[in-house]
Amino acid sequence: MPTKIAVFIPTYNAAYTLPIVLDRIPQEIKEKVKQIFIIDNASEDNTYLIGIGYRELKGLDNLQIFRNEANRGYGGSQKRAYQYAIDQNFDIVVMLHGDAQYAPEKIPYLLEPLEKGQADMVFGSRIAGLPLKGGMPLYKFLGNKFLTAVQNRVLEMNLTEFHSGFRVFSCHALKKVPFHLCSDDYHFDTDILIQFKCRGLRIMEMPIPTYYGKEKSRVNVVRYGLNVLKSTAEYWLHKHNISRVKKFE
Ligand SMILES: Nc1nc2c(ncn2[C@@H]2O[C@H](COP(=O)(O)OP(=O)(O)OP(=O)(O)O)[C@@H](O)[C@H]2O)c(=O)[nH]1
Ligand SMILES: [Mg+2]
Repeated sequence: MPTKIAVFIPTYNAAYTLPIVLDRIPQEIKEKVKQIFIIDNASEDNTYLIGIGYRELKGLDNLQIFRNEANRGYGGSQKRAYQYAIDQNFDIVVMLHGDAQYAPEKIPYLLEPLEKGQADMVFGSRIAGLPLKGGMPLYKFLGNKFLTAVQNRVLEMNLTEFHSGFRVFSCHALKKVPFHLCSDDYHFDTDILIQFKCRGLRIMEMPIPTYYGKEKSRVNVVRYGLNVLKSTAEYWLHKHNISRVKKFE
């Protein structure tokens, strides 16, 4: 049976970049995947309409556009996406950000280990590439390095970063983790990685290019960093039986 692959694009006020992201998805992927689905997180701009227009104009019949009635947070949108992917019986789901910070051209490359059954989750690592050359601001690079060092130490892992948003999941693996208990905020990405680690699922990273455009960052880095450290500390407390943390059981 052929592998049923889906590409999920989270969007929030991404009217300008969404068509660029869709255009850049390789034709072979557009033909091969079962579905490309956008979950628009109650954008205040016309992202949702642009998604619909794109499908009509380009005749991209396997493009689906959903919209959250109210903003659910970046993590909240991922929860909806992965539950949907499971319900639709997809085998693999790729998350590709709608703000064009990750290269859609790299989808086939990131899919390969999952298609070959070599991993349960693959993420593209910017740190393993040349992040500063790609315009990653120095404070983000240093913050990423610091958080990653702490996380590797506490989680006894050896990843080059935990913060990339270019991720590919096996839906079979997603069914094994209580991802609905992860944060609705940005550190959903940390929580789910910890869950994969707790369940002994195979995480693989592959170098990818970094691209930062002129857009203003919407992440509050201090809040993000503290939340990541909090999740990591929760894991530590849970592991040492000091407090029970349901999401990491
Ligand atoms: N900010 C934000 N982005 C969301 C939300 N829901 C979905 N997204 C999308 O999720 C992706 C990641 O959000 P970003 O705010 O760019 O976060 P980031 O890439 O981790 O951080 P930056 O380096 O600041 O771009 C983008 O493609 C957004 O369009 C939301 O509620 N808030
Ligand atoms: Mg971004």
